[in-house]
Amino acid sequence: MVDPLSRDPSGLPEMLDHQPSTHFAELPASPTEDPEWILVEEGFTLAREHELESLFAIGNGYAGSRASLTEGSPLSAPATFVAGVFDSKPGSVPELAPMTDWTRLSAIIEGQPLRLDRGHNLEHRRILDMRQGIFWREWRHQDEAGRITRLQVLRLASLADRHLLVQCVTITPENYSGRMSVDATLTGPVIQVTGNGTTVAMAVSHRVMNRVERRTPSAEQVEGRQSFELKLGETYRFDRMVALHTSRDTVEPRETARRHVERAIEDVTGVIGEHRDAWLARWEASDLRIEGDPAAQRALRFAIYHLLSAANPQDDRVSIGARGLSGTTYKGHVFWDTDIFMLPFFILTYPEAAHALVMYRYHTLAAARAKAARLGYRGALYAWESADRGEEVTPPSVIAPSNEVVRILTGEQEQHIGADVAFGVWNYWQATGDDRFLIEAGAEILFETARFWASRAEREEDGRYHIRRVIGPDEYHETVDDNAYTNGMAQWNLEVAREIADLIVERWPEQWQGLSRRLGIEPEEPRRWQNVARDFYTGFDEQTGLFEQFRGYFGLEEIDLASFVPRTAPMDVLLGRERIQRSKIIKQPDVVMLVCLLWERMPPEVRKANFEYYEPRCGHGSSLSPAIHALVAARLGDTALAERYFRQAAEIDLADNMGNAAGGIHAGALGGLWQAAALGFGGLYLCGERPEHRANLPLNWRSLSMRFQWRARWHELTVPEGTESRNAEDAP
Ligand code: IFM
Repeated sequence: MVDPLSRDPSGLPEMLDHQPSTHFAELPASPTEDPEWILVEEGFTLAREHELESLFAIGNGYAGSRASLTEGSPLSAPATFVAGVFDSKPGSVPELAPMTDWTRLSAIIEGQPLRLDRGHNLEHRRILDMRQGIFWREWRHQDEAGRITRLQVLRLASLADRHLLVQCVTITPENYSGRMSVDATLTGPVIQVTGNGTTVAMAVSHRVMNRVERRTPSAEQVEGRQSFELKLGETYRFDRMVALHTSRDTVEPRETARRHVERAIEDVTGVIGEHRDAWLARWEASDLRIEGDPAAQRALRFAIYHLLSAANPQDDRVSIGARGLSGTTYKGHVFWDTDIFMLPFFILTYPEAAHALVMYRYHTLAAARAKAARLGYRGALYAWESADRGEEVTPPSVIAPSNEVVRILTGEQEQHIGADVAFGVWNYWQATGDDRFLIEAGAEILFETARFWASRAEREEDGRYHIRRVIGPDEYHETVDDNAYTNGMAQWNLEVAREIADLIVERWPEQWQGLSRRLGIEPEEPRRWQNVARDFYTGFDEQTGLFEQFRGYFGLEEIDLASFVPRTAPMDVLLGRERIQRSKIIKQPDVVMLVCLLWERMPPEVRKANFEYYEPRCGHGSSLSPAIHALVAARLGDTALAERYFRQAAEIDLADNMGNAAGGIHAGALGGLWQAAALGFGGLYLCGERPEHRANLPLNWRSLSMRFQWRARWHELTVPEGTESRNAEDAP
């Protein structure tokens, strides 16, 4: 890890102003050329393969595939995942099940495999085309015998038909004629049954064409290998289409997949065209445009691309894991990252996807109730790490780099997740005005989470309600009492539950009858929630305007973070677990997170005092940290500091500045980056009855513009005003 504030501010990979040279004329589409819409990786560095596989991953919320090389390399780790399909092995927590690698294709020219680590690479380039949702690759290779072969790849996960995956590969012998065999055998079964009983069927169809014949040329097939006589300068194209269906979506996955792919392979160009149109339409709604800072523009599009790639409005039984469908870190588990960091983007630009995400929380409410009951409380406590069913799937321990077994306490103690889920639900309802969701699902979540807090908090001798033995967002300090974030959010949860109960009683009395009867809510219970909220201990000091992060925090050891610059490892590694627990160094915003979420409830001087106190003590050991600092600093008007944090957040994946992008993109951090731009620099506020904005643009940003949906109408935000023809008015 590199110290955020010691970095050269130009740490983002350079924008390539050259354009992809080849025109991919033999493929049914061509890459976007505008550098603000593409990510280009030139050359080949074996050690970066895993990181690039994450960054260039494709996905459509149903399935996701890492951007591995078709022919493989010593460090390739191809993986395709299907949302909600987990494997559970005895004795371990469920993890996303890797599917058979459908992308594999290797060419053997006159007996010599075409490989990046052999011969001479004349050109090698990978392009993530964020606008069209396509991964491109072009490669010119010269083997030891001087034969030059050009290979081009197009790969996508269809956004128009989420069950389809497509790969087209062209091979052109530039200076020779000869014999080529293509090995495209799948490296696994096409029917898989996962440990938790889900059947996944992958139906695969191929088509081979050359330019002259435009149909399958004559080929010999031996043990899965096809052999061709290549003619000088002639291009051969290999199309592969995969239809994926599971027993989660159909009773006949195998048959459904077979029929689906047979139909689709007939019109590869049409499938690609529809996919492209679907992405263009999505960008119409979800793009955030910046003038004056092309690197920031591209970083934001990278964030939006991966958020969109992870979402599926058609399936509300799945959510988005911390690394989306792009890698194995955190095993596909869902954290507060979704409700707090990603959800605002979806609520405002893709409410259908947001609806599916909040409904996932509704469908997993039974498991949350069971977790609360198991711990001896009423109501519902969501899993800190959640998979397909919503049960707690946090691993009980990990092996630390020192080889010691470390117990993981977050599954029991990071209870703020309950209020985070409630916050996401309430935000969704506030912004969309989706009353039906509120009555049929959202209110139940708000009431059950409030009930949990009312039974979890204990009134102590000072007459205040306290919550002991928790972990706040700052995971460096475990088993603490009265964590300000947890208490503050619990208090919010209780108050809002009461308000929503009153609202339903007044506006929909019949529904209230049914709901309160079903949940056993006694008439006085909502008032009790309010009373507990009123008497909550918050750790707020009137004198200083500071919240104490938890009881005893102010008495901990001061450690000057600046003295560790330049930093090469996270602070808990540098100081060790015990010392960091005794210190004031925090992993990620905790009180600042509270300020960020409950902004409208905090007086301006309280926001500022807490940010100024806690910001220098934050070690940014979580990818979620820098974007929130950017957002809050921007709102406080410190745009220079905000910009530095924004850049640090943008570099988490794009420059792999935490060294762990190999395990997948950081979906929460990407959602945070979008929030830093839209809610921080753009200054969009959505708490009142009407959207408002108070922009704080960085100096070099000439303008920021975006569309967003508020209460079922599209609006357009443009700052500074007057930089676009339509301005802050309702868009049609
Ligand atoms: O949810 C986060 C947490 O806040 C910090 N550790 C990683 C988790 C997943 O991103």
